[in-house]
Amino acid sequence: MNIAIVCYPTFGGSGVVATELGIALAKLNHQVHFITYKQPVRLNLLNPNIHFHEVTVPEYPLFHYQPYELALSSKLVDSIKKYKIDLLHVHYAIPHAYAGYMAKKMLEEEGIHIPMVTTLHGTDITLVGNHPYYKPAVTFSINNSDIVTSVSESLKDDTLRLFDIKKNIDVVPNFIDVNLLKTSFTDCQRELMAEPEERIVTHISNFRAVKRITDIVDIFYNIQKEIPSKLLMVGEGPERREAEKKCKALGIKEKVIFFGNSNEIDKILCFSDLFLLPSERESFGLAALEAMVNKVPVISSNAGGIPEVNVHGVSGYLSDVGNVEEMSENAIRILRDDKVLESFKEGAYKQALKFDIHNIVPLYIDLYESALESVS
Ligand code: GMT
Repeated sequence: MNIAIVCYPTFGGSGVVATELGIALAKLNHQVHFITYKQPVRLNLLNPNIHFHEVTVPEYPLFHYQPYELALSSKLVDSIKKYKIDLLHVHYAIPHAYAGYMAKKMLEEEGIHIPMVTTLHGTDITLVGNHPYYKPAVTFSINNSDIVTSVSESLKDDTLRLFDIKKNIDVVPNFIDVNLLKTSFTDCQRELMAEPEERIVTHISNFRAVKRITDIVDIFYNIQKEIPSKLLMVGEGPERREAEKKCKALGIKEKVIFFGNSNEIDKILCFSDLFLLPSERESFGLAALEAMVNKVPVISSNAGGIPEVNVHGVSGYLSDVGNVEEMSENAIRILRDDKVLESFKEGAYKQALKFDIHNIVPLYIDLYESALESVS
């Protein structure tokens, strides 16, 4: 197949999933064209089946807001014609499904019928898309996609509850490539980060309010009172400064390392003992899954789709959003004893195997085939 993928090229989970999916499809000999405003961060262009087409928005002084959707839909029309693309897969409804629909309609005028698969990722539904300013356009774009997928049952339920949806929604969970990890690392170089007797606690995100970053600092504050430990904070975002200030105020600044964005997530997770994800909302929690496949148990909230990924008492523990005390107690329970930690590490890894890429990519391919049939 000749597939166009539209996504956000940044460090967010939706862009990571879209990129890894594209890479997997290219390995299966499909031609994959990424169409976005920047080369996706995890995209390596060394595979001859992977192509990248940049969307640029010309600046014009009349525009108070630059019309990205317009530039994207025009680029889609041009690329679909030029590279004879069979199918369009857009990740994140806003504005990708909307721009994709416009491209589809423009192509129909020329007798070209291209199916569009839309994957809903989370905040496009639960946070941003639900805003009255966007809701009619998001509802329209979902209802006019040929196939709609969501990354968890929870996100599917949210979509059906929040929008007037006439389309069937297929749940296709996020995934990780287990084999890639097995071959990547032999030496974690843990000693660079912590003393041998210290435990390493990690959080990775875009540091937005929805991640409850200050809860992470509070949980770690409680952990380090009982157990020698370090906190690794990976990512960039609006809540980072507040978290840094809080660490200073609590006197734990020396024990917390803020990394900023990193392309070495697997290396960091390789030497981590525990992952914290106390989010207010989370459609899936890809970062938690990435931790689990690296044998890192997860202390999380029970928000959204997280319970579909993190299993209470097996791969970690779940608590109500904001229950910092319970999250701290559970973290200490896992970290205090080597044997307990080891059993949670194994539990996390086994649970992660269910989301191996080889189980999930065929689900997308089946949906692509039915989408193609629907327009033929
Ligand atoms: O985590 C974020 O806020 C980024 C966001 C995104 O769109 O990139 O993540 C969403 O999509 C990820 C990939 O499907 C999911 O794993 C995240 O749970 C989801 N985030 C939220 O629902 C808050």
